[in-house]
Amino acid sequence: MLNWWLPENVSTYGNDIDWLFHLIYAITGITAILVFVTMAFFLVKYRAGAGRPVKYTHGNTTLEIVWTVVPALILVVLTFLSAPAWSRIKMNIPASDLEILVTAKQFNWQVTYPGSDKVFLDEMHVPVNKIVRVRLKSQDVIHSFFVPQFRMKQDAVPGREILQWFEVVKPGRYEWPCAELCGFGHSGMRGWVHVHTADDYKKWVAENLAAAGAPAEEKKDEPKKNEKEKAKP
Ligand SMILES: [Cu+2]
Repeated sequence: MLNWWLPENVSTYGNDIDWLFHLIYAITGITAILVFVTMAFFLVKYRAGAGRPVKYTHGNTTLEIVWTVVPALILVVLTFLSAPAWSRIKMNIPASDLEILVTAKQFNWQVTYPGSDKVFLDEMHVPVNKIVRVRLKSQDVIHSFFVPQFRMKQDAVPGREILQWFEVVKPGRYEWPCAELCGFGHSGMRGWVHVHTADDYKKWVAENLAAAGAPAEEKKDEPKKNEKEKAKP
């Protein structure tokens, strides 16, 4: 479970994020090593001692310009490199006939499907290889929808409804923690996203949503067998 590196990517847009992460990690990692090695070297080379005169200095203007301009240029380049990912993931939400409403609250994820009033607590079920849209709301404070394997993270902000999406390529059960400190129960606020094969998802819809009215695409071929659900208040 505690993998030392990134969790497995199972999302169609995960690679767009991962290569940027690795690039930034390399730049900051190499910079950190250079800084610490230089610092250690200088600590030894210029250490205080008998016979070493004190030197007063006001710095070096050329050096200061260089170490201001170089990081600024790196940031500008990173901005251009990350623009396509931002555009694909955040700005252009692809069409889908599966749109799920997620309302965060202290301290649960409440999930509802179109055409059904049933509220699922801390569990979401979606089909594999299909674009899923999530309409994200919060009922109290700021929470954050985070599924590490999907490379998706988005704050849920009170008073706003934020549209997000993902498409998962591997069935499984993925941890779904809240990634924004939201109160005393924050650490216990987590759900699971169940990604099913097409057939399994149909079965799940038939057993859990069909009685109350299923999403449009599932309606015609699902038998209305779940009479127990109807009887519930
Ligand atoms: Cu939360």
